[in-house]
Amino acid sequence: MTKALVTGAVGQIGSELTLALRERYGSDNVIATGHKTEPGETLLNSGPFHFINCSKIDTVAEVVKNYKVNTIYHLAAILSAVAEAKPQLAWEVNINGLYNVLEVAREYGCSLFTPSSIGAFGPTTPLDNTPQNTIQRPNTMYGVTKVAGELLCDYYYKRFGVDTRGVRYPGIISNETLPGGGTTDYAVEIYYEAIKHKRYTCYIKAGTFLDMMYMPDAIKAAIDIMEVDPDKLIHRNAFNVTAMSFDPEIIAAEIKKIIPEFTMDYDIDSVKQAIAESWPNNMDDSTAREEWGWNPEYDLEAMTKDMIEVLSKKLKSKEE
Ligand code: AKB
Repeated sequence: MTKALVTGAVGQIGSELTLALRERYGSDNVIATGHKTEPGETLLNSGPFHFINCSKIDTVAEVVKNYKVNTIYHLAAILSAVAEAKPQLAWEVNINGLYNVLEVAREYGCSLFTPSSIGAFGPTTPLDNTPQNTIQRPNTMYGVTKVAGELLCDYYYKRFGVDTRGVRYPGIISNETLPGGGTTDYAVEIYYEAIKHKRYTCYIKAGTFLDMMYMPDAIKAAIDIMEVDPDKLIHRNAFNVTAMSFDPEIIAAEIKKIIPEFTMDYDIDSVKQAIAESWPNNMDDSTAREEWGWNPEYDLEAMTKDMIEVLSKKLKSKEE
């Protein structure tokens, strides 16, 4: 029986992953944890919730021990733009936090899902059809922590037999919890602004392509890789996974098909632009497809239709 702990459960991916896991394994079998942000009512009322601090190993170990957790989804992390503004904090959370969670997983025999990111690549990586195994020399603190995290997870598997698994997520687009401080956040903001104000000022230049994925596929990736027979996995951590690749002009054109009055202009954020330019235009995710059957459901058209439908209802009911 799966007894799961989710760190970062109040965040963009964690909040939706926790609910999906509760649906699958039972509410009491999925323990949501956060650091400081108060959880929303849905999260709080649907199962156990605890505040922990991944930088303090005892707070993680206590929950794992008390609930007899056997699977950890470690989502607590600082995203790329915030990591550039606060590199010391990014190291503390993304590396020391991960190290503590790995140690707890080792001691209590837990499987561990850790997301890496397109941020683990850098300007010298081949940016088109980026291979699974390639040059990884990122020039951001986020990237440094993501590469080190991938290597640490591989090390704990090889050295201690900890069942570590993970994917390299692209930008994740969702309509529940907003992302906090990433480079790809524009692809979420654009939908909110298109519905609310029919216009958006984009901080990423036209022509900058990035990999993206709709939240249901991001959740599916996490669950599928954790449920697959581990004997099938050759690469355990850091699988390239993607669902679509677009630049701001392409997503804007897709939104315009449903909201014809929508317009977009640009005010470039030089830090985020430099980060975006150092990341893949599109990744090759064939290794994930071959080893554990990765197959996303949403393309840009299907995602845009769903985002606009769901968000329009939500924003309307908030106004009423
Ligand atoms: C970010 O933009 O920092 C994240 C990511 C791609 O890892 N969304």
